[in-house]
Amino acid sequence: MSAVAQRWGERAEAHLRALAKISAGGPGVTRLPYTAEHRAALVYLARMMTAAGLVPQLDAAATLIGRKGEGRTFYLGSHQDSVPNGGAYDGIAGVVLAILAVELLAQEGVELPFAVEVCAFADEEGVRFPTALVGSRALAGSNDMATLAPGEPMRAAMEAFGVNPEGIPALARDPAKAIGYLEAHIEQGPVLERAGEALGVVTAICGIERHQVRLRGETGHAGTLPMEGRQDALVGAAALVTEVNRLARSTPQLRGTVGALELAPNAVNAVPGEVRLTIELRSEDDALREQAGAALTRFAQATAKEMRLGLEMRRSYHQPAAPCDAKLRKVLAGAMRTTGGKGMELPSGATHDASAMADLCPIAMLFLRCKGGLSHRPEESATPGDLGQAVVAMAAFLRALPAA
Ligand code: HGY
Ligand code: MN
Ligand code: MN
Repeated sequence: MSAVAQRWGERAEAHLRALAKISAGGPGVTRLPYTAEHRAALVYLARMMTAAGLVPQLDAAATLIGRKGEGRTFYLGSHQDSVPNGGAYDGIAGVVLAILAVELLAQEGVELPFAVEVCAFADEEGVRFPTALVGSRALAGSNDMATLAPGEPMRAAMEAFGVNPEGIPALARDPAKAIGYLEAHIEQGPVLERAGEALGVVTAICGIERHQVRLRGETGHAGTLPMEGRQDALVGAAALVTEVNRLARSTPQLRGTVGALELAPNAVNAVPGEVRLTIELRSEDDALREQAGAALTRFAQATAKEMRLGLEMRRSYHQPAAPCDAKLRKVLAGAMRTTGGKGMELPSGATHDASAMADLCPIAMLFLRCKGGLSHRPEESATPGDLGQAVVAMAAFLRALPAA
């Protein structure tokens, strides 16, 4: 570990400790978009941006963007929002590391031959409102403005925050003037830690699809209703949950999760009459994921028919996989090797703002090892040494980029 990396890592850690205190309380960090915590975090980040020589501005999607230089632009950043009771690194570490990388280059007197913009995106998680990636989609020009129509709760929250969603379509950047986007993010998984690597180069960001399922049977008295002929909605749901797990376990590159399940009447002595559940599928391979979604839909239909249950099943969310740019991956791997890393490559099972920025320009992601691969929980952590290696690698990456 170089002394430079250690010093910048300790600075990054100090900023992340201070930002972690900007939270709505309770265990871990709760910093949801368009809240007092969001505003306080932007005040802190604006100060950091100014110290790094970036000029901070808040855009109509409530993304704080620090700009420096003229001409075509290279974008950096990540999201400022957290999940409820989340960790101190998911998202916000990518913003802090990007600002410090720009500051490091300034201290070394390096003038980049292109402009940089560091983005603190407002709402990547989509936990407060159903829509995710709002800020990054604004730069890529891919927002579904229906989700921001008058009367929509997210619109009211943005207006109360002091931004005007009507201005979002005008935020779309000209692809001809966008060189690329680099996002640093904790891995949120155990791969780098198991490999003993501090940093990794992301190959692709997985695609996602989510299905809402409702199974309807007949409730009844648990003691008097004979087992023969029961229409128990939970038995049907259990078969579907088991099939999601079986299919995902037996299909490389596929992850399948039933993350939410509710049953009614949910009483110890009543046969479940109705079950609602969600199915989420993720893969770097879109065709494979689509086939899995279709297979599970057929399985649900056959199971409902066999058990005489009603079935409603609809795909409620979908996001294609986003491959990372081969040229940027090469530059990033080279930059990592200057910090003693191997430039190890791995896919991202989580989605990120880079998924949306891929509609604007070539993308790259730098993964940072995190303890036990834990994330979306208070125990999430990364070391100052790894944070510092990321700052040095990002600065080396920017220096190695060909002139725009
Ligand atoms: O869901 C995700 O993958 C991300 O953490 N928002
Ligand atoms: Mn997250
Ligand atoms: Mn994240």
